[in-house]
Amino acid sequence: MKKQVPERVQHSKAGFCPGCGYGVVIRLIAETMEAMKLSDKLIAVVDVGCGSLILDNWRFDTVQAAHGRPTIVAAGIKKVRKENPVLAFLGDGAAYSIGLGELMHAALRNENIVTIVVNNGVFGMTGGQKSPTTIIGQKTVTSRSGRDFIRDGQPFDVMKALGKFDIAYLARGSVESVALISKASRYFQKAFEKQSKNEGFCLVEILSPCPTNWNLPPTDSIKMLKENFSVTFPTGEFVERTIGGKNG
Ligand SMILES: Cc1ncc(C[n+]2csc(CCOP(=O)(O)OP(=O)(O)O)c2C)c(N)n1
Repeated sequence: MKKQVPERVQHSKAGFCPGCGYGVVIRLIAETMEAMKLSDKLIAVVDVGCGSLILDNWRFDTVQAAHGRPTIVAAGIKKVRKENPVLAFLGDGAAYSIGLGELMHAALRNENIVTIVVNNGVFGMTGGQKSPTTIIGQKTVTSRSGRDFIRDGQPFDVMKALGKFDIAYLARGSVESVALISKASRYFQKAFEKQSKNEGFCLVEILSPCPTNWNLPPTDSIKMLKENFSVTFPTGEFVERTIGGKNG
């Protein structure tokens, strides 16, 4: 059976690069909203990275925050719009580099928001510079000979960083296969269910290829995602708690 394109997704001229995973993630978000009947209520906060291209691709109420700040803008919106599901949508550079402080404190306060981070291992929008999640050995325009553990440090793993925090939900999915895409869809649904029960901070990271900045054809970048990224960043559910009582 052919799945219908969700009502809130539309095609646009200014789309993503061929083989980019963002389109899949966006569709999953729209499908989740449709399935949960939340399309009219969602307030999304996007970054200025590649994720901001969704402004041309989806029709949800959307606010754009400064680079790295979607989590904290989303937390503020949730405080005054408690009945609305609120989503912070950003890339790994935004979430784990310039916006890491905001992300950590939103998690420490168990803010009742859903954060979706698309992890492509680079600062995609600005030309593919090394990001906190660039994997060891990965070549980027600012790590020409590959990320080196001694020189550049280890890749940032949000599951390790937030895994012991008292938050509601932490999971990592990937767009590398149909099976993992289906799982990611369930992670999104779980996160929004938890938000509706005021359980607190939920973060779902999705591993995504960036063929343009990885300098690889789309099929090879899926291979790299499977063989390299998923090894450094295992997928699955890492935190699932029912804390309750957090009202926006
Ligand atoms: C305060 C500020 N610093 C830097 C930038 C430049 N900038 C815009 S997008 C971007 C990279 C975004 O990378 P990431 O968050 O990983 O998302 P991606 O584009 O890879 O999806 C940067 C550095 C900016 N616009 N504002």
